[in-house]
Amino acid sequence: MHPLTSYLRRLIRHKRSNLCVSADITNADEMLALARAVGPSIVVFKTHADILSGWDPDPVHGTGAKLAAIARKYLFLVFEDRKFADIGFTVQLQYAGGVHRIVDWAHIVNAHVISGPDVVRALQEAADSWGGEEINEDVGDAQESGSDTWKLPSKRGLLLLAQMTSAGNFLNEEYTSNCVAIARQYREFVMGFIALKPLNSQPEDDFIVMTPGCSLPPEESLDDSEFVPGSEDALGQQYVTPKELILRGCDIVIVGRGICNATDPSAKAEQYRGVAWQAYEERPKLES
Ligand code: UP6
Repeated sequence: MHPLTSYLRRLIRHKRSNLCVSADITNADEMLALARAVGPSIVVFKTHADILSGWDPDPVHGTGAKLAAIARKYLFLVFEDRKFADIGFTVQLQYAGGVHRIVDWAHIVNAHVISGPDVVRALQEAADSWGGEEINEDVGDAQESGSDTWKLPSKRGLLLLAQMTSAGNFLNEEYTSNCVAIARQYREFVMGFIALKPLNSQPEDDFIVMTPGCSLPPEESLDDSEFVPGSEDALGQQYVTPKELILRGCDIVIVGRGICNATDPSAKAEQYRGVAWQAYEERPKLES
């Protein structure tokens, strides 16, 4: 099993959380504030670094380093939702270079395999040559929260986009099974998938599944949500409930606007965590 997958599974049990908050907000300092606010309720924090204004590229004191320190303090993994999709040469530059230097601070990234399997090999090479050093790991805070016993693996991990939530997408069954085949070739780097359901079918498969397009039904919301389960937003996003996704066997539910747009994102994250965890605790009984 990928070392970050075992770490994540342990975190899930420890924090009683299957929740990933997607920071779909557009300012770097607000993104960091959100990470602190929802930190206790989540196991993964998902970013879109390229939508943020005010990104500080300083490798030691900048935005990425600060986010990595918050992740150590609250015990969660950082997932940069970069959706790499170019040729191998270019994705290596996008992953390790530019303003964001994603490999320095994101434990997990994701990729489309539309350009073929070498995108995975290229990202793996870039991750391997990164060297495994956490930048600005905040040991003081980590010890305060008891996380000194939580040895964060120094490896980076990849998720493949095997299925998508947007209406009319072209990721059909054949494409999805090709993704799984590629993931099996790169087990030491690929942790799993962005998908709508689990995709493990062989005994040695231990891929995790993280699923976006997740919304609580309005009656369970603390505030008036415009998102209705089973419905779409104005641009083709399709939502189902956290309970449904967890009962399907998904490991992590990803929630963006349902939490970011709430009056109290911290309370809303805790509400999502509770609903998803309750379903997770029911799940083994249903499976047996
Ligand atoms: N995302 C999806 N669907 C996919 C893949 N990724 O929604 O198939 C990402 C989006 C967004 C988040 O890029 O960051 O998950 C969903 O946000 P939402 O909960 O506000 O819809």
